[in-house]
Amino acid sequence: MSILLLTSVSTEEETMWLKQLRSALPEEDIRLLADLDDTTDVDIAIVANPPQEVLRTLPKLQLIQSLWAGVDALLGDPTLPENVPLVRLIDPTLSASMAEATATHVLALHRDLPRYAQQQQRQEWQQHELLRSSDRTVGILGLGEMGIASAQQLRALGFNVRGWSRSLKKVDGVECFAGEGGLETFLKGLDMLVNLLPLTSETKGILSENLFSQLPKGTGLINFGRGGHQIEGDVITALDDGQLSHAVLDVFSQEPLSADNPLWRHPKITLLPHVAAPTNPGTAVEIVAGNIRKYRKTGQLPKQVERSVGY
Ligand code: NDP
Ligand code: OXD
Repeated sequence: MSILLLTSVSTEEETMWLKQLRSALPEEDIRLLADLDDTTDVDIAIVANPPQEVLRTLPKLQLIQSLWAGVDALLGDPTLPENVPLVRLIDPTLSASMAEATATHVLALHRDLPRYAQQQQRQEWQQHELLRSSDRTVGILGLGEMGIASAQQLRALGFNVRGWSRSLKKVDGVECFAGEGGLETFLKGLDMLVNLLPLTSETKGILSENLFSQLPKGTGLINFGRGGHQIEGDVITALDDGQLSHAVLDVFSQEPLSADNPLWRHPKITLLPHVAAPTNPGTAVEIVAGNIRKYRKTGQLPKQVERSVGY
């Protein structure tokens, strides 16, 4: 049987993945679509934002392994075969990278860096009160792989940390909340809100005027989840009226962000091109190769995406 590598990344990047996967799994026949003689040979697809329509043409497909952590785009594909197990990337290196990004931008907001950058533009020498990290409370939406690693990093830096998830979690030193019923209390008293949720029908548009109005005035927002979580107009309004003090946005409904999008130029937005935690090819390939080797040997699959809930 063969493995199909199916992506919509650049040819250069795809070639890199192919080379690394072949080197990690020398016993496997790994091919690109263009080199596939017979679609009935394929039982595993390794995918990164794959083009629609192809996966359903593979009659013997037994496993779809994503090279990305978030599977919202994949699940949004109406042509995705229904009963084939889907496994997403769970990589401690990726979680550590996200924790680093979260810490970087929480510290930047904590230390008033956007405000000092604006003062520099005006050549204005003015010091503001310096609070301790233990005077600040950071809330994390989503306490999964990314959320827990980020929460632990923030705890290590001395911040008070809260987390919100669908089911109630227990994380050392982190005040945990769950479900719609726990959201209001979770939001109350936050200084910064970090979004690390997956994009699902339940979480779409969660970063809205309704949610912002439940935060203390002047909360800082960091969105590292997905663009579909934020209602862009509501973010701008909340920044303009001071409900949000600053927003760090790494993800957008349309990526790359169009040149005329007002988010680019908003003085209270730090805009990043989806770089909070890029997949690390070296570690990702090791994990994917490990999953496939185990599957070949034992028939066992790692934790699968629960399609009915969307993550
Ligand atoms: P996980 O599946 O491990 O964690 C998801 C968390 O969100 C869980 O705690 C889950 O709750 C919670 N959750 C899901 N739905 C709801 C809901 N309706 N209400 C409350 N909580 C909810 O995902 P990861 O941590 O691995 O990744 C999260 C997301 O981060 C990805 O889906 C992706 O979109 C984004 N990402 C962004 C990157 C970037 O560079 N910007 C890089 C990598 C990922 P429960 O624990 O109860 O299941
Ligand atoms: C991912 C991402 O989901 O890079 O892995 O956003």
